[in-house]
Amino acid sequence: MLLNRKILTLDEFTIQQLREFPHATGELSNLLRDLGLAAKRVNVEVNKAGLVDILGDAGSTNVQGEDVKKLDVFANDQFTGVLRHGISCAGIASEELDDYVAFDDAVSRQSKYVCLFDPLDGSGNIDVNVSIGTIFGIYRRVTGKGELASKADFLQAGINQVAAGYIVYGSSTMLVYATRRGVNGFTLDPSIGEFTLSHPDIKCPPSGGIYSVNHGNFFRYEKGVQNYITACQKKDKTSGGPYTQRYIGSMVSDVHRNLIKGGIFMYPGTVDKPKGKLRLLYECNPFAFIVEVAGGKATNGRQRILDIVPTELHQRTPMFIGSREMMDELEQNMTLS
Ligand code: AHM
Ligand code: MG
Repeated sequence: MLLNRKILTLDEFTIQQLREFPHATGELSNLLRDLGLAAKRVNVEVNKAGLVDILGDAGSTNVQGEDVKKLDVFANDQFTGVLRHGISCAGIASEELDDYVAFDDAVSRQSKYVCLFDPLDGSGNIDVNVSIGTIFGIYRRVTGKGELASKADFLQAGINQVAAGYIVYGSSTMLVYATRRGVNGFTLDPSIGEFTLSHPDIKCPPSGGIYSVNHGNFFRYEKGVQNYITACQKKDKTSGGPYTQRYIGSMVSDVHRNLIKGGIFMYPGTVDKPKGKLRLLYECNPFAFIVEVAGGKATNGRQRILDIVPTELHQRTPMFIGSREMMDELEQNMTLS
């Protein structure tokens, strides 16, 4: 059998990269490996989603008499489980849980990192076979080794992230993660069950032709956002004609596409919900980190997302993210209005 010697798995790549960090202990590569493992388990269940009763409430039973869990609860359990049993994570916070969880065992108390995640984002798309994803951000904790993780470990500004990433369960399953050194994408090869490097050193094109926003809310957006959307539609031939509107309703897929092709994603505040829908800590911050490392920008319309100092685990923020030049034009529209 011929072996493709060029294949680099997620684990091989991460160990190679992080070995070059001075003082690296290997804890971060272990953490990323743990997340990759949970992603593979979630992927198996996502692929079966049409076959099982994913809408069953936690606590109900299937025909085999086994517990049926909603897919987002299953995903939350998988990510929490691998991190709890791994050696690198002192605690987690998740969209699925009201409060953070500090892992109270001897190994976890010695761990350097905390992880915040949205285990299954795009929940409205689960039961209709449209791409969904997982989002995660990793921080060095501020509490000391040996101590139990505390809320202060989780309420850090996004700029403090050591690494961040996402998994798209799409036409193929991809894991993309960023450290300050760069953004790299790995596609799951189902034949060997490994994430393999497929998109090395991802850069966000400085401009693009795609804008992604929920148009149904147009009249509820502030004037500057409306003006920018209208400008996207009125682009003339010199700028390549009107931009294309693409909106899946799964931020992971929408931002992933725009990161690769060039574009802008917006989830603005509305008249009724001035802070929008998306959550700062485990939806916006990881993407802001990834897109900035790739050369793009992310703001709440007025302030860089990564500079916002959070006060609550589940706080929301308006979100604008994407190619640098498109973000600049959006900002001009917002300051002029
Ligand atoms: P969720 O965490 O409940 O899945 O909501 C987040 C998702 C994002 O992935 C997506 O961008 C957004 O909700 C879509 O919301 P809307 O349907 O209001 O446009
Ligand atoms: Mg979500």
